[in-house]
Amino acid sequence: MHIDPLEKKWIAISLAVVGLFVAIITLDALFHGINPPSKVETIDSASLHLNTEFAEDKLGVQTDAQGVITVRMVAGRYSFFPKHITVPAETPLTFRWVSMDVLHGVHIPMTNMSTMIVPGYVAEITTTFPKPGEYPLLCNEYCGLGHNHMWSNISVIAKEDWQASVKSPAQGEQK
Ligand SMILES: [Cu+2]
Repeated sequence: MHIDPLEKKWIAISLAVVGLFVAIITLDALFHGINPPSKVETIDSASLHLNTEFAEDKLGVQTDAQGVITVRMVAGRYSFFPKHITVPAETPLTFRWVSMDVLHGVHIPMTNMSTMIVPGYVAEITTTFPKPGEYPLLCNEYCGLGHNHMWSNISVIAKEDWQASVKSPAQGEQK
């Protein structure tokens, strides 16, 4: 089969571009820990209120006996619940997001937290927030007329302050 030399050149260039992208994705996955969500975990979005994990009183920040922090959040038109949470900086946090109705997204500016929250699935992300501060938690998938009002707040506090509050017996559960 005859292939024009010019065409050959462009085939080589396009294959090189594909190779470059695959290399970037591979390096990001291996060295920066950037991966697409791979763990498929389904959930019945219509009965979250009856669910043992995502019932209203189970939401928010929880620390287990080993000190591992899990944050459970429900997205629904038009907010993220609970409305406000407090988490420590420089500490691995595992977020488990579910939607109670339609497709939502969550984006926390100045952090690497950004994921779709697809109804019927649990979106799990483990991340670390490097700096203390007040961050908004924004929906980035159009979900209806109130979409532009869909946000919550997250307070990231210094690791030392978090440990002090966990040790204090007066401090109840973090909401
Ligand atoms: Cu939205």
